[in-house]
Amino acid sequence: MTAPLTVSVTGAAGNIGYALLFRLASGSCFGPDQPIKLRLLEIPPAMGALEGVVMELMDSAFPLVHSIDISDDANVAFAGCQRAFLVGSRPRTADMDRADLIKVNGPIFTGQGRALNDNAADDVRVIVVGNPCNTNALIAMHSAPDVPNERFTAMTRLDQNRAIGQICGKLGCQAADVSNMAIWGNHSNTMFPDYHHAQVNGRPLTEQVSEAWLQGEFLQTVATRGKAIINARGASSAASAASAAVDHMASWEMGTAAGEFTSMAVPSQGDYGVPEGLIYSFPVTISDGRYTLVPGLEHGAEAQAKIQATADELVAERDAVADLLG
Ligand code: NAX
Repeated sequence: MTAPLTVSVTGAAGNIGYALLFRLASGSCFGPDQPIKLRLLEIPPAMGALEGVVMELMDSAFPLVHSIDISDDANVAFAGCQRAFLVGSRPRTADMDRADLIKVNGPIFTGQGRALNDNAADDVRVIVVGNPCNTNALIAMHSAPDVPNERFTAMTRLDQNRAIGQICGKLGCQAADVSNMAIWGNHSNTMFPDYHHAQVNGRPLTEQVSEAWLQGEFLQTVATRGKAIINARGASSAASAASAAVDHMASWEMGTAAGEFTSMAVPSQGDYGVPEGLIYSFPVTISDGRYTLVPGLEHGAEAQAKIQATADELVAERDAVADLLG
């Protein structure tokens, strides 16, 4: 019997949590032979709702769920944590701009970073979903000096998946036909979906669709998809965000296919001119639980400017939370 993996999820009673937990429990993320211990974190007003989610998890009788513990104390929720999904944070409301969001959510991630530092297992891996996810991951990383920096990542996989979805719609192909559709930078509308290196059935995407579509409708749709979903559904993306979080962690666990890369926001080492230390989305390959930046990708002047602009935004976000970075 494989030893259970301890998986912590914050914001577990929220919309994304509700979609994510059932995917984790069913084995979609860590595989059909990997039991899990779920440790769920919420704030006190949401503990009642979380109890309801736990009842539903029990009622699903998932064979892989070894145990479920809930708490409103991060030190308890991260005890022995090997995989952490940091989803909980305050969503942006109509009266808030990005700077307000950073100020409200930043302190959550100092506390959770410290709690991970003090309580998580040595092999912990962290994905931050709660927005602004890159900068929240940066704050958590700075608050956890004993956890190796490379264990802190943020999610741009939803942006990658949205880009792949648009390509499938345009070409009538399947998601599995599309590879190397990397997202660069911040999970915000400055991110750069790098269609220049994407392939469909092993051939460059740029040979199969017009540059006008890629530069226009494609980039515009990917950048504004979150808003379009709110307008259509009256609620923000939840199931697709949970699915992307599963994809991100599953790739980290299982690795990328030969010759293929995926997008993860990870601590920059200065590659591609991105300032060192930012949590920036790069194309990565993954093997044996370790990711490596894809080296040597070439970019024209326009792509280079986009890669720089999204880095500049992350520098401004980092400056805005300088007091939380110790
Ligand atoms: P919800 O408001 O439905 O759920 C958030 C949950 O977090 C709530 O249950 C709340 O009680 C809990 N929470 C708040 N503060 C907490 C804390 N300090 N500790 C533990 N739990 C806490 O939002 P939901 O739709 O689930 O979205 C969650 C986050 O994901 C938001 O920040 C949202 O902006 C972000 N997203 C990130 C995406 C990405 O691609 N990186 C895409 C989807 C989503 O927008």
